Amino acid sequence: MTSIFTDMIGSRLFSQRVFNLQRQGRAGTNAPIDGSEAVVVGAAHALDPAHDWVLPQYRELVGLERFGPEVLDRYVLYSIGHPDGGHIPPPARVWPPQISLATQVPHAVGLAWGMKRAGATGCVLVFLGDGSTSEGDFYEACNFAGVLDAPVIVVVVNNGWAISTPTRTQTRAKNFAEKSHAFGIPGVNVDGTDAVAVYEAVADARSRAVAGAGPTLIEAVTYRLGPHTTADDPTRYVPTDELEAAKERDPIAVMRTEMQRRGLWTQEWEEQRLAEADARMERAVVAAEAAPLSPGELFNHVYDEPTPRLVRQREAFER
Ligand SMILES: Cc1ncc(C[n+]2csc(CCOP(=O)(O)OP(=O)(O)O)c2C)c(N)n1
Ligand SMILES: [Mg+2]
Repeated sequence: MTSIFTDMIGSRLFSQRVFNLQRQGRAGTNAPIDGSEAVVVGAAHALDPAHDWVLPQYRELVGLERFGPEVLDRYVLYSIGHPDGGHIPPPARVWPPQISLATQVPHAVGLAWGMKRAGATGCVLVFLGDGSTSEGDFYEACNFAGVLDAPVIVVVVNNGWAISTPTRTQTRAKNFAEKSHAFGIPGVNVDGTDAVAVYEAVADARSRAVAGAGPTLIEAVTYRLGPHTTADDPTRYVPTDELEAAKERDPIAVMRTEMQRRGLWTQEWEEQRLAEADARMERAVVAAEAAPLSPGELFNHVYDEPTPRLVRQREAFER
């Protein structure tokens, strides 16, 4: 519990620091995690970083510290616009942020199916938003996952909004978990403000996946507590009363209350953890801003082996 809480408060701090870098003109557009900490960190802690893979959307990378320091370091690099930021090196089993909605879901299912065929240990977890479930890729990939018994956990982060589109106009379905019926796979609805509940749902799904019982669709219900991105003004469309009610279920406050109840929390302990997260983030920012940049690096990381045309283009560009 303490390590989940530590990563949750760290993720919010990292996210706020990247947001501030954008305001200072030192980083590009980014999407804050506020409200999704319990989903991301709870899920990450139910996985095995030595064998499992995570495919994020674009909001989750600050919460995946458990998968290795490369994840945050590369996310900061990505946020400041360095081409190497789009590549997370081993051993971290995390894919880079994905802006093109739901395209990470077929990637996740393909990876999981490949792992199954190769007899590899572990599973794949993919995050997508409520809005992203309206993409064809989501349906195609979940259908394949069911047919192929792929060891994949599909986590729909229902934060109430897809930019300014509220969930109630996103679908006529009662909820997103029930879409699992169409794929013939288990669907689970979990309170996404409760990190322990998310942890348990993902741990169950993982047990099934690694036992060969196939995929699970998990809907984690939470509320977006910040703007969609640095480019958004939610005061123009988020009802104030709805937001205020959601703040009562701020996942960090929920977890803090539970830890207090169990005698696991003091103010001093939390302040110490925050100071460590702050220092850790400072190191990531200093390293990212000092990372040498040659324009030719724009051509890296597109293909494992660059095509002859890319090689020619890079040479011409560098000349
Ligand atoms: C294929 C595609 N269509 C549209 C967009 C523009 N767009 C970016 S974020 C977003 C909303 C996504 O909402 P959701 O999936 O709920 O994720 P959230 O931002 O709430 O985490 C949209 C429509 C995009 N990035 N990609
Ligand atoms: Mg959303």
